[in-house]
Amino acid sequence: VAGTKRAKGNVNADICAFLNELADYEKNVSRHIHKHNAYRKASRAIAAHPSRISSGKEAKALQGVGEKIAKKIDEFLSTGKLKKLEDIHADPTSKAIQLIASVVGFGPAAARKFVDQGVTTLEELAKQSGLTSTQRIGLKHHHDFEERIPRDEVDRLRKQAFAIISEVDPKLTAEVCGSYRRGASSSGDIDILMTHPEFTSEHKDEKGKITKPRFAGLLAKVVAAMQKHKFVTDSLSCGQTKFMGVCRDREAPKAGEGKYRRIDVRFWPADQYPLALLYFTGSDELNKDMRRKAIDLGFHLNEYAIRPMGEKGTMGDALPVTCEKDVFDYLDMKYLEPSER
Ligand code: DCP
Ligand code: MG
Ligand code: MN
Repeated sequence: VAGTKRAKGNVNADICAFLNELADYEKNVSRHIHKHNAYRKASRAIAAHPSRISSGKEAKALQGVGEKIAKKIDEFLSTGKLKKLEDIHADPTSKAIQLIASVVGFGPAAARKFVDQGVTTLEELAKQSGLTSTQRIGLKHHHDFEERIPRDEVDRLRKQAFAIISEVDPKLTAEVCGSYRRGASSSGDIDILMTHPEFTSEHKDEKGKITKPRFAGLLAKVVAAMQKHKFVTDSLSCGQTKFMGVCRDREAPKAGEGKYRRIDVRFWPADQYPLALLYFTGSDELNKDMRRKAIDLGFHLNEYAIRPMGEKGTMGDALPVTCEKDVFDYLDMKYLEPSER
């Protein structure tokens, strides 16, 4: 049934694994973003398929699996391996680029640059001059960042973060979005979305004149409190509405042994909060689907607003949205629970 949660056990996990590896290669090494997207899409379609795929032809019947990928599936199923992947694994340059690109703070372009300069290990990378502070933090915690965060640890981090947030201002409310809100058993990072009832995208004074949003300093205050409590250990970047950093479980089963985890905290205006909640809960594939659907129906959708598009591409005023379901309704879609997204 469309929209129902995909089966828990993926009987095609081996096929998805090689498609994801090819996707990573296209993103980081050959830099063909369209090919990357094609592999990701095919992998997702196959992951959602309830029964074992036994041929490329069978896979091709799924939305998002084309001729070329079907051929690779046939090769994989009949030989148990893939020539293209074997070649990639045997190539030291692509190995080094993928290694460096896996470190927080290094994109594919930076990775390529360092490899071209002869850097092939993280030890050599750490010795380079001119690294940004983000890159240094990425290197320092690389080992921990590579690990997924078990759900029970996210529960603990969530509790600790929320306690600090309400200590700063009891009117602040927050939610952990991302894979956690979708019910995942582990997460790559912690995605916190925070709002305040008096923080809105536009403020009008008594004469109806629009003034700048207030509350600009509140996120910095929250981050400072998190640092004071030694919950946040490093800052990668901090703006008025977005903090990216590192946190640690203060109540880890063994004292002082909490792992270093990536955390994002976003501070969103109350009137735009449902749209942000929807967007930052994902999945990224659902976001893409919904934005595409919006365009087809003559809307423009992002994490701030849904607006009707006029004849000449002019955008109308933001439509009223009080909850996530309103967006599904505008798009004529059945409401999906977070666990179905
Ligand atoms: N997002 C998106 N498109 C992107 C990146 C993010 O739509 N390119 C949205 C959907 C994601 C959410 O933001 O669910 C959070 O981004 P993450 O990268 O943290 O992804 P997840 O939380 O879904 O997965 P993970 O467990 O790996 O963190
Ligand atoms: Mg996440
Ligand atoms: Mn995130």
